Amino acid sequence: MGIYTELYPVNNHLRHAELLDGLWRFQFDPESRGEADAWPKNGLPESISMPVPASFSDVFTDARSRDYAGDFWYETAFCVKEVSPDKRYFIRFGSVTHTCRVFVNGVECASHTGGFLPVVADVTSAVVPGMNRLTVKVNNELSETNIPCGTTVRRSDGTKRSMGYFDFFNYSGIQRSVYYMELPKRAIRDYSLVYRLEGSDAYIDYDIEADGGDEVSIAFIDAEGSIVARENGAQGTLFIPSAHLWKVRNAYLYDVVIELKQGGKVTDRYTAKAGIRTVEIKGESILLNGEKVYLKGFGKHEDADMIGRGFNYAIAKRDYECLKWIGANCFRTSHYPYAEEWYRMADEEGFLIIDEVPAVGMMRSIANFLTAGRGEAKGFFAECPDIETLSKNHKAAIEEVIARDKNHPSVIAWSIFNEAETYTELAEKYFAPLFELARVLDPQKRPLTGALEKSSSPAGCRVNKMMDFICLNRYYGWYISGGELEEAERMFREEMDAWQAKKLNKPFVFTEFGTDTLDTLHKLPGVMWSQEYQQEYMSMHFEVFAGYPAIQGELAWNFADFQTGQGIMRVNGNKKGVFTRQRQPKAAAYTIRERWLNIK
Ligand code: CKU
Repeated sequence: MGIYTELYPVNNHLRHAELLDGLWRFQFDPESRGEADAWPKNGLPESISMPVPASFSDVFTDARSRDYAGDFWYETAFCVKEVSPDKRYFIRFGSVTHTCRVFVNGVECASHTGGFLPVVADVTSAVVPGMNRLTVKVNNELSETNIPCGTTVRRSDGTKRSMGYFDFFNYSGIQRSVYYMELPKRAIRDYSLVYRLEGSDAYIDYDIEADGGDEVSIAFIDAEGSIVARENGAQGTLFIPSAHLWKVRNAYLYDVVIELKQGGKVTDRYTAKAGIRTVEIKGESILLNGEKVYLKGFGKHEDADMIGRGFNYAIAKRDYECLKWIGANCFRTSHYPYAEEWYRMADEEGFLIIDEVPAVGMMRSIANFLTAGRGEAKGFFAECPDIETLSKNHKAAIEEVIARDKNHPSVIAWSIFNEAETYTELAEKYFAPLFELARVLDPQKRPLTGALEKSSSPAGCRVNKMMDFICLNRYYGWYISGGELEEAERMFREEMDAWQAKKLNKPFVFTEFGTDTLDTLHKLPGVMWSQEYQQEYMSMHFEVFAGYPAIQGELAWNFADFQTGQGIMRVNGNKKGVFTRQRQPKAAAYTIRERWLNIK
């Protein structure tokens, strides 16, 4: 089955999972001396307290701390009641952004590159009974060999500054929950489920990976608590007659119970939710359970006041309530995989997710939005200092996101990149093996895609042939012909005609279109940045979408205003939210709601 990131933590009489969230110790290390000075062993010498999970940036009141780039450290303690030879001990981070090394009692137990997927440290050989010191060395510098791409420069005083080739603040730190886990020595490591529907019956091909042995079983339990299917063995097929299907915005979840036995005794149990559904692309349609679905929603960010990219249940819940209110059924995890809790909530609410890896910024540009929005991108791959390392990190992200999210019914597609160079031979060579990898790894063989910016034109793009459906990010009426909606519409239709003429026989989904809009600005007739203009822009797009049958989805940019780096085009962040950063509707929210509630 490939790699695993250790299954999402659960608690039962055989598994122990304890949240370590709270106030940790924290220290910047601009001279990178922490290791030489044995901080993992002796403790952080001059630490301050820091909330986990949260980005560190926005809790500070000085700019240097907020914008810090380089090494920094976190530290906490956890309790191991007894160290048993029958158990294994883990620390599982939802993510650590962007690279880290994990130490327990001074012993290095794990290292990880990539800031948006789990970091699992097997700490078995390092723990002692009683209190244990957990130390994490983090680095948030950006480069062209890791994703998301960017660069790190030095200011004249020698301090470092990270500059992303992307349009969101480089939030970092321990931004997701951390668990201490005790698992049986021989444990259930991973499982996958693949659905086939025949009439109203469901066949579920399952594959369980467990330490030592075939003595495993799997059961599906319905919402009433009855076992509806059960099988023994590591691989097999479950059959559920008249199955309840997981449908868009009408989710039915079964409980799955996987057990591992040794000598007739249950030694491990893993429980999860499962939704029975199929996804496929047929011609120009996206089919869920064989039925056409039109995607309505947004590109989002994990972003909020104070906590930055830190996961918070109340914010996620509010976002889902806003999504429901406006009539959405889908979002893209632009531009990185989100915290696992987002997917668990989507499974429950029946939302569809296009799950994107953090491959953004494959374009040398600090104001990448302008470059990409206008189609002025120059090459990236030709100048990339180390394409092999970049590709290795990109592949790891694909591998890890599929390992982590493969069983979520909400995940209907993988997005392999956002707005990369796609129009050169080098780009084609770079992406082909990545798409290949994703195809091999996903047991459910979900559709693959990537978000194309303006330079990826109908004539020039060499990567769309690898995609099962085509995602377009377009800004006619903003970066192109801003303030001139009629002219913008004409150019927009011209491009769509050119795509249509290619007869690709694939669905198109708009993954970005939008205008920066100040919630304080009204103007009649509308001008750029006013609420009226955002409404007019949306209405124009809806008319164009209606004219092209291949368009099977509209994900506006963005769900909410979000923080970016500073610049003359950003007023304390990107204001393309249909909701404000505090999740209150702008005028366009009502225009969109009117439409989406009426699209079935
Ligand atoms: C968005 C085609 C432009 C790229 N797109 C990327 C996204 O991350 C930006 O926030 C543009 C924008 O400019 O608002």
